[in-house]
Amino acid sequence: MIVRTLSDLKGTKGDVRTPSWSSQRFLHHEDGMGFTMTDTTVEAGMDQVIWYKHHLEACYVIEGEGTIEDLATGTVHALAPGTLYALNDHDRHRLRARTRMRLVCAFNPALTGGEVHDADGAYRAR
Ligand code: 9YT
Repeated sequence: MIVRTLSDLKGTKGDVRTPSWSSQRFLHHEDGMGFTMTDTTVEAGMDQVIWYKHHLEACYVIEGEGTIEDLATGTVHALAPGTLYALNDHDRHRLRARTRMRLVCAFNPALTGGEVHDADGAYRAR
């Protein structure tokens, strides 16, 4: 059994900080669960194109408000607490945070550690 707290992650590879978002990643590939689960914060004003070419990601919004645009169709969805989005088709998308947002995100396959977006908005393949 694995039991971890946010404070356990401080200063580890699961504690990822960038100017526009930070993510506390509770699980990595080495944990053998097959997915990563995070507690992610997106700063107010973040406006980023993301394209997880090698991962599926689902995010459940627990705080804050923003929008997600499906860049294949142009459809813009409102994001607020209680909303989940799942990028089930490796959907290229634009995430905009009107306020600071907090999301619980899951990645399949699991992340290996320290991933940040490349120029296309992807994380490297494992
Ligand atoms: C919402 C989103 O995907 N933000 C980027 C951080 C990601 N959840 C991660 O790498 O943990």
